[in-house]
Amino acid sequence: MTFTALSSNSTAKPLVGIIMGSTSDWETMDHAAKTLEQLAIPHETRVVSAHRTPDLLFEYATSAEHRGIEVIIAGAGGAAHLPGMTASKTVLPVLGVPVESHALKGLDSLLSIAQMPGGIPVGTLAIGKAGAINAALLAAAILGNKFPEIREALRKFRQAQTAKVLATPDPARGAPGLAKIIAPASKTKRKKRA
Ligand code: RP5
Repeated sequence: MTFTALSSNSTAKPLVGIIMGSTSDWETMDHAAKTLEQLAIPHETRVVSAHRTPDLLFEYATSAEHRGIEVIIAGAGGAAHLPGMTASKTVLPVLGVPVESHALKGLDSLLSIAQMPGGIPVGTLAIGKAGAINAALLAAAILGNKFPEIREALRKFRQAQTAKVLATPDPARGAPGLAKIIAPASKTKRKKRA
């Protein structure tokens, strides 16, 4: 489902830059991209590694504002320098997504991104998929201060999410096979008691 904000034309100038330390982060960061797509927010995606392509990182961070980017979402795993280093080279808001690492399940990524010394903030989200989705939603909330269409798209997203939960109040209805198995047994029990 798409909650129309700005033109869904893919040639529209990107407002959000999604960067990640490695192509291996895409499985996680794709959730941020998909969420922005649902809200029809123009965005770009790039692999920019803090330790493998540091010059590219500086170039990306220093040019983002002039290119019209308004929020940067940076995902990285392990000793995750990318969000903090990016934030140090731009005054745009940087939202960090800790990618789940193999060795420490993303706790290393989370602490590396969250524990920025005072002076250079990175808005840190949850580890993995939830963090990637929420980074996109938070980017939408930030952009909503300037773009009323994006604020309304976000509002509709929330309303649809609420409606979806309310539409299925009984989780057992999602498992009809199990319900069928249990139902005859309960009927038998009731008959025996009577
Ligand atoms: C970080 O190292 C990346 O953000 C990635 O999460 C992690 C592992 O990278 P690869 O070895 O898979 O390229 O820089």
